[in-house]
Amino acid sequence: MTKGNNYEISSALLLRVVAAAFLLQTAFLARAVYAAAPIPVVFDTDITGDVDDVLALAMLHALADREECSIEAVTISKIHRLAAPFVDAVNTFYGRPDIPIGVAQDAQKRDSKYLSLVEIRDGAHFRYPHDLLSSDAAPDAVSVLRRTLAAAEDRSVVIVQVGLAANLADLLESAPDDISALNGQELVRRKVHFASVMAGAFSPVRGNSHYLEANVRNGVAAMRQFAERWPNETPIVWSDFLIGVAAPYPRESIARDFQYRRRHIVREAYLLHSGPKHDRPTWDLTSVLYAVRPDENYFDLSPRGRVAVDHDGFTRFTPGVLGRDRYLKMDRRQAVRVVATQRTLVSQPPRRP
Ligand SMILES: [Ca+2]
Repeated sequence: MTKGNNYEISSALLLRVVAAAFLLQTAFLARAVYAAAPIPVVFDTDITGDVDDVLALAMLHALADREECSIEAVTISKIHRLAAPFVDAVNTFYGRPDIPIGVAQDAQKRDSKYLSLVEIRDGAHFRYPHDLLSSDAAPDAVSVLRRTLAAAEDRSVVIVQVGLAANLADLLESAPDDISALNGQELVRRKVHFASVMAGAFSPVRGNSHYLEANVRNGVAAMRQFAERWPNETPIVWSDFLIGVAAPYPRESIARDFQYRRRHIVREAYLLHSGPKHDRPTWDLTSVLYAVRPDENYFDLSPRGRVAVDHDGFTRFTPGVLGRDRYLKMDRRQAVRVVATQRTLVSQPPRRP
């Protein structure tokens, strides 16, 4: 009897010890997960023509709401009077009205099907409130980039470039000034963790092995300069044309997921651009997803190598073990997960209404 009791006591004790260890481990893991500092992100976008930039910016806000990233600045790489006000309106919609916004000084001008949403008034007020009323009132992108990088921790910033390379090319050319004693290349080398870039085509597109992707074709000189002058020590991960095409945004999401607000700037922009019967490729979203969650295996990475941009805008990848560049790869199973994750994030209601 006594032995039996001892045995029962010790097995009960053992159970409690195991349970306590399990709880401790869980607490430790939870702490490890939640203690990860938000990744500081700069979003460089040509938000004007296509609507994937709008979805990508919404997704960044959702990730910021989850404290996975912080949006340090948004810089715009095309010229349009309403591009900066539109970004300000999206930022305000998601409760972050004071994110620095910079605009390109010299880049392609582009019409837009959706930027005029920011000028709509319902009664006396803007439907989508914002206080930056014209891109002309925004500071130039290079000074915003330099200020953001100068203030950042070393090797911390992830730059997401999902348009022309106009701003990053100009940043790399920039000289020391009263913002920083470092030139543009030195600032990138010191402060940037890596760049996540939507551009190029690294495998044949519909049988065309010399496909000229739009973010390169519409600003070849800038993309050449970016690819040539970006520091060798700072990785670039490229999401090429085919990745976004293989993970289209589901139209059902536009129909159903945004009804938590009667007026939703993302839904309205999508409908103005693509209509209700189109699954838009998610080019820019894939670069955001990789930038903030690089270790989640949404994608595979190519071997290391070097991307060069030809004079006609063709992106040429040459493998090399010490190379700075890699590009995203995605199989069909990964694509299913990417589509679902992007949908969840883009349609996530703002935490700060
Ligand atoms: Ca874009």
